[in-house]
Amino acid sequence: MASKKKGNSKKQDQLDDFIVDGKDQTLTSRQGVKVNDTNNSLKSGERGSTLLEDFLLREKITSFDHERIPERIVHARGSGAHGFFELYESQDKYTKAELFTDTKRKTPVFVRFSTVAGSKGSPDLARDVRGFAVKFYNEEGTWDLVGNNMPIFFIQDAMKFPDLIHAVKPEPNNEIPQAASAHDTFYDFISLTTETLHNHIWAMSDRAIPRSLRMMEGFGIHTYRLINKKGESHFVKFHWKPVLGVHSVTWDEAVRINGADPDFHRRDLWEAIEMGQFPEWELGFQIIPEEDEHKYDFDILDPTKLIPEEMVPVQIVGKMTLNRNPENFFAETEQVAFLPGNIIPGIDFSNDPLLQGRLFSYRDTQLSRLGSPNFHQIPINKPLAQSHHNQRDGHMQTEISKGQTAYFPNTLGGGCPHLAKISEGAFHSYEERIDAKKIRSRSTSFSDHFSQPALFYRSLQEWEQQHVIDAYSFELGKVNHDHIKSRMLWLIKQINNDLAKSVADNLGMKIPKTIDNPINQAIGADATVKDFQPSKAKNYLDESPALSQSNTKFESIATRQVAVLVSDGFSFEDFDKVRKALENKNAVVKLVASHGGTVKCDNKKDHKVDTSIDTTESVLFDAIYIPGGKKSIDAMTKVAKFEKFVLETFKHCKAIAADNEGETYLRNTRIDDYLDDDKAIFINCEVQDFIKAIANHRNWERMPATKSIAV
Ligand code: HDD
Repeated sequence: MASKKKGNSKKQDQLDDFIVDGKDQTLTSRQGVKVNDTNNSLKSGERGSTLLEDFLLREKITSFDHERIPERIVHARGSGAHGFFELYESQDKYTKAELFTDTKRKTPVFVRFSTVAGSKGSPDLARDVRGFAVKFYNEEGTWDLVGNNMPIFFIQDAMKFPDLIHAVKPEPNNEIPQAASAHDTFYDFISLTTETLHNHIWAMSDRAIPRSLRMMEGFGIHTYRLINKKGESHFVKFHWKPVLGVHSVTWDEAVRINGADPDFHRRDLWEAIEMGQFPEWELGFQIIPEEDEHKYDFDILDPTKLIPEEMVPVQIVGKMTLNRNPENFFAETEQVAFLPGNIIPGIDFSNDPLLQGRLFSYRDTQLSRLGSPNFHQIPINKPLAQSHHNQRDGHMQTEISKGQTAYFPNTLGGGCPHLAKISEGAFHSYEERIDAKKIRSRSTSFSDHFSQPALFYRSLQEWEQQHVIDAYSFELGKVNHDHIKSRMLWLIKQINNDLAKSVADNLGMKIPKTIDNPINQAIGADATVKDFQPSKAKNYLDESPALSQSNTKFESIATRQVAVLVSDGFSFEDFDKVRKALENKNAVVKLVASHGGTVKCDNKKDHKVDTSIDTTESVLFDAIYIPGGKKSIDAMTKVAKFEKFVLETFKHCKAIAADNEGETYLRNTRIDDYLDDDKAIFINCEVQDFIKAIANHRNWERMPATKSIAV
């Protein structure tokens, strides 16, 4: 057992009780019998057959055979971390949930980020939505906020979830492609299901290829309810705002990162926490008073719609900090079970039909994934709150329930566990008035599928729009059936004419004047198609600046990776000045040399090489710096990979700095023509300017020039 550390949260203490540390311990069997040979099986003679009697062999192999559990049907690829949530100011006017009323609390959390479509071993930089699931371990019970990094979802009703996922997953005949939406079945479905178009355009934007899990927003998506002590309800949407801002890589980088380091996001999260640069997000509420439920041009129960922040501002209420990596990936990140149905007093569901269906699905899936209704007892899922109930037995029951009774009401157990009053903190569903017909149908208030994708596209900067054009062109370019592409072009035209024209040009196709099939086959055979026409699109806002990544934060270079390109003889003075300035701002400076081991500076001192140029790629860095030193530059000129590094960094619009002979190196490359006018290239300049350019993430103005640089 690990010893409890000072400053531990209660949850951490609870987890520590389960940690088994083999350090300084003797190897034993699972029953605790000491073992003196785990290399050889028990045989009948040195060259004889293995004996069935070998309990050590059987135990070892049996355990191994059963090491894998089914991966999640969606969100299989994920990375997790522990942390805590702190409240800035009591929100008791909205909710009685203690984590939102007690500013002295430090609520322990476990967060799991994920991609959706890929398998457990798929690369991190797939073009995909990212899962953003947070488990809050409260004294009053566990609350799970299971969201994504985009504020809307693809479909309006949980009934369609299996169709959506079957369409995006690898095609069933050949299991191709892995972790990619660019294939026929996905676009067949999307083109027939117009409610998907809003989330889809987000997936075509830079939001789908984040620079880091630490640099993406999170959203609860659904409208929930907050309930205060008086029993009053407000609708709420939850937002996570990353302190480092929202930043992405380019598609060209994403493709290369997947080869160079498929664990790019997982490693980035892990390393940031290990170096004490704890990822942080602020939590915000968008509050909608009950009386405003029907005020908007969209339905607040429709999960394919966001509420523009310009219409309902996000009120920041607290901050989440991730400060501890898991001890064991399987025990924690793999076995963690999130349930949107895990709710606490003070928070309640709305009638969003997608949310309602989710309430069933997640508990169900944990049964096949974790194998037992006792999955709550797994340490990472165990509530901080005491739980006493009459549920019993089942696979892997670890609790030893005492007493004669497992039913309610009872006298033999003293009436226990007894009921709690609402005033004693019992959960009580909001008493919403319902007077309705039983009906299998879609509300016509959910029928506008085009206004918000159009608003999203209008709100982007030119460079962001170009990325969206490129993404649609790439994805549809991978689709084999022309009728699907054609239909998609018509639908994209309903979102934005220029966008559709650019994509059509790239595909070498024409946008069709009409499409034959009903506009939305997803709404049921008897639905009236006229309700779902794009002509009903509304323009309730010209633009929503909050949707553009150009309006995010550009303040910090903390954890940004800077490659210093060198060979033997590099200028120590140049290097030291830049390194100190960057490290002072918590950037990570790495010596990338022509060889591994150590590299000599012009003072003849040896410096440890972080990575040789042969074992790394430019896409793993945010910026490059080339110090002077004639000998170093001459040697670099002979290694072609250095030039590839520089050209790619230029192509990806990142900051480049060089001093003294470093300039000669840049002048001898194909970016020579651009050196003098580029806002993010610095030759013999102030380090502070270089730092500012790294904080600005990218110089997108460079994009047109990058077209002519092929690497
Ligand atoms: Fe889901 C996992 C997010 C709709 C069914 N979902 C899962 C995870 C996230 C989301 C982040 C991974 C949790 C983890 O890290 O373990 N899902 C969403 C969001 C949705 C959504 C934001 C819409 C707003 N999901 C949704 C629907 C259904 C599901 C409509 C089914 C009706 N989701 C599942 C699931 C998963 C899951 C099959 C797979 C593994 C798991 O639950 O634990 O039950």
